[in-house]
Amino acid sequence: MHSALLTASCAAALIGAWALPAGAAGRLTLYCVVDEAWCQLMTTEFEKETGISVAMTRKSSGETYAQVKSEADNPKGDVWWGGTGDPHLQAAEEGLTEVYESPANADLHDWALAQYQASGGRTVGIYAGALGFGYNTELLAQKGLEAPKCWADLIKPEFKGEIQMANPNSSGTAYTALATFVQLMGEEEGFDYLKALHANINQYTKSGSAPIKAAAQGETMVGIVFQHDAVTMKATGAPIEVVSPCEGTGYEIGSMSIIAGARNIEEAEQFYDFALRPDVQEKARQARSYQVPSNKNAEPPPESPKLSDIKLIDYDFAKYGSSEERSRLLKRWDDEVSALPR
Ligand code: S7P
Repeated sequence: MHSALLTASCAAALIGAWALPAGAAGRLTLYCVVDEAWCQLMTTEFEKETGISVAMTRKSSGETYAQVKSEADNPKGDVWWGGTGDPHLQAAEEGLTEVYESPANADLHDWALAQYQASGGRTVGIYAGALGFGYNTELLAQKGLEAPKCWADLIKPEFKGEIQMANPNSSGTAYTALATFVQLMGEEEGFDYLKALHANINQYTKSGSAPIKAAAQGETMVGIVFQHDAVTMKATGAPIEVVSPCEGTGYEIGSMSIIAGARNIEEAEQFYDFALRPDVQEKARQARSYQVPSNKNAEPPPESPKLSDIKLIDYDFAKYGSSEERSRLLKRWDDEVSALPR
């Protein structure tokens, strides 16, 4: 072949390879919503086992929902893995996610399948965990305060400026808190409680686990978080005590969905099946993530707060994950709580 022709055909081949559509086999774009260490571990383990190259980004639940919605006309992500179930249900209702039935469904706990059923097969539970709070024992002792045991303790005047939680618009953890107070106390009393709590809050963070990380560093005394995130801080040696509030509490069903119009659908399904395997779910402990796994054959980490020991409310996932209710409650929180002076 003439060398000029050869050069031209090589260039064409190279351009062709470079311009492969994002749907070419061997790639996956993962929107990850658990703690960074677990996101990294899942990415590495999946790449190692399958050879599929994963582009992973970590964001909070509400932020990921907003991203998936804004990209709906030109989807860039394939799998949305982790984070509280409510925005996954909202996305399912809005047709932002795909129906997929994994063979692993047969091995899942009922609470994980409840997400699948409520969403018409568009999302599934991958773990569960209860809401609560944690406090820094050293700061508490320095201030000479009595240890808080109940939600009611957190609105006492002595905790002014000592409490941190996330913003429920960005954070699934904080939305779970908002929906928990509404279900536990009734809507009006729940909002009265949130207003009283607001007076004691020093900062609303973007990420749900940030408040307990700040408490571990001595930057705030109390963090309202999932109990397993407080256990993680305790496991690192931080002076953190984990509290399961005396009145009872809500919980999350952390979920997973395939994004509608995913460009790498085969890889997405492969990841989905992988993430439901018991051996894969058990790896969470290596990343100090202590949620209760959704596969019945996965051994929960010994550090996991036991759901059977916690006074759990009958959390209405379908109602509080519905588009109308979630949007309404968030707007009410913006208008009536976060707008108040502190
Ligand atoms: O850290 C793990 C965890 O608590 O994070 C998820 C949470 O939704 C993500 O953080 P945001 O609150 O910032 O959205 C939980 O699902 C998970 O258990």
